[in-house]
Amino acid sequence: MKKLAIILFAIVFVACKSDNKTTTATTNEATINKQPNIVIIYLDDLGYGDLGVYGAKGIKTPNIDKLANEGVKFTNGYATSATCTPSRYGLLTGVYPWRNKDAKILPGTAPLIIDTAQITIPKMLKENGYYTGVVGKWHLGLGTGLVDWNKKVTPGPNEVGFDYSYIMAATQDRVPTVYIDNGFVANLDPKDPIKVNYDKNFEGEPTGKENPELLRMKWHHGHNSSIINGIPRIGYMKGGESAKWIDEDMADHFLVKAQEYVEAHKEEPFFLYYAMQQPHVPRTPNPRFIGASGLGPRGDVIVEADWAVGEFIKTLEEKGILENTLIILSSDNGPVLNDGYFDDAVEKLGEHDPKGGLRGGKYSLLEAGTRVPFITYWKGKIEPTVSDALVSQLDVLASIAELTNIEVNTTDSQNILSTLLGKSERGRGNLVIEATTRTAYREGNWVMIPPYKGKAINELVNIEVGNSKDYQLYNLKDDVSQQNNLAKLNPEKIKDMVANFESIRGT
Ligand code: NG6
Ligand code: CA
Repeated sequence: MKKLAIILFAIVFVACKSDNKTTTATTNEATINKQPNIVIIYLDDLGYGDLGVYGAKGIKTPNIDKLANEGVKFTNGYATSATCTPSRYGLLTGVYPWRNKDAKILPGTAPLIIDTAQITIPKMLKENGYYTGVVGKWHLGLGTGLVDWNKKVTPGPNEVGFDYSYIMAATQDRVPTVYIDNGFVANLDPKDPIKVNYDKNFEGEPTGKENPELLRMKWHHGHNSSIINGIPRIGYMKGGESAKWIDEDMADHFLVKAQEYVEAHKEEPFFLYYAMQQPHVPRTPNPRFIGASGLGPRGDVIVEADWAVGEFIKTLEEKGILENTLIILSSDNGPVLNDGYFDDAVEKLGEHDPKGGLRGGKYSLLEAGTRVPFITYWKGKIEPTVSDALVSQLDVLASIAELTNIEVNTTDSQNILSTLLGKSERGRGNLVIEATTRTAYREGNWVMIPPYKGKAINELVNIEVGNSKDYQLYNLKDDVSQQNNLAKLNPEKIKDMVANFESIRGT
């Protein structure tokens, strides 16, 4: 049976090869058998210092620490942006997000921002014999305009390369607060249709702003529209009662979907993008994890995420496929404490530094915005290593292509496979850093931030976002926390870096 399937695969590959312009497969029976599974575990707003192995205090993350201690722990690993949507765009497409003007934080009703003709990690793998799936947070838009949530929601993940998708549309704090199973809202009762609007409330529906008495979590800024499960959200939603998720069950729910996916596809090479929601707001640990960290809900959901990672790894082990699975774990952007709800993240922080000694945070061009935990693990294949090489999530696409023998043309994504596997210290030479559509430039150990108008601190979230009327230049080797602006002392360096930056970025 298996043999037959393999032969069928091979025939399909050969057929696909002729009309496939972007990728060319060199596949035969032997390589199909050998192809490793690839899993990307992606956390949401997890900071550089939020894991035990990266120095967290008061939050224990033994399962993720194990991956880092037995794999490669990168100290210079970057997300492609300091917020979610652009970051995920860069990861999945291998294209710098600032090249796409729509790659910014999206409302739950935004159209899909990945071109369905574009190459993506799942599309490239699917065309080469992999089964591909996404479980968790999407936030890359859905549909082409006005979405009717009561019909098939398309195009979405299934149109950009995923065979299987089980997602939340945007974020845990945005409507619609439902799961979408291969394009269809899960558990929807057709007699109770869903309506979503980001501009206007539905008549008679309570809101966080007008009905504080109905809230079990209070909003600090934004997050005062529809109330779902006692939590005020961004955007208005009506109906779809039976489809609404239970916030405290979300981690368990996505874990089960990820485990079922592995079980169903353990016989074939598979790709899974497991996009967890923690520790993004609203932080709603399952009751089992309340108090698990001593840091309040933000710490508790990180412990919860770590537990889920441990359970997921156990599943791979039980199915006997851990040794044939490359796992990449990272975060979409840096940390934020108060991102719009009062949830004790600031008050209970104690000694913990989510930034891990870096400056800035989510939304910031300074290091903590995009430098994130970045771990690769492959049992029996990767030697325990700490790597200081400069690596970006942008490079995952070209590196996976190399691993799986797929030819792909990329401009931004670089093949750094040997570095990701801990066999080389050679990283990227340079990197354009992005935060809320502004860009900066790293080259070697130097980082240059051009002048930007706007406040230096986003006071709502209390984060230094990197704006200054002057050029900023830091040498990260001696000054990882970006305390000494060397721009005035090094006008030539600035000139060089601006020229190189502009040659990539365009003027
Ligand atoms: C911001 C939200 C913030 C968070 C962020 C997206 C307000 C005031 N703030 O607009 O809470 O949802 O968008 O986060 O609404 S991300 O990690 O998905 O990029
Ligand atoms: Ca995020």
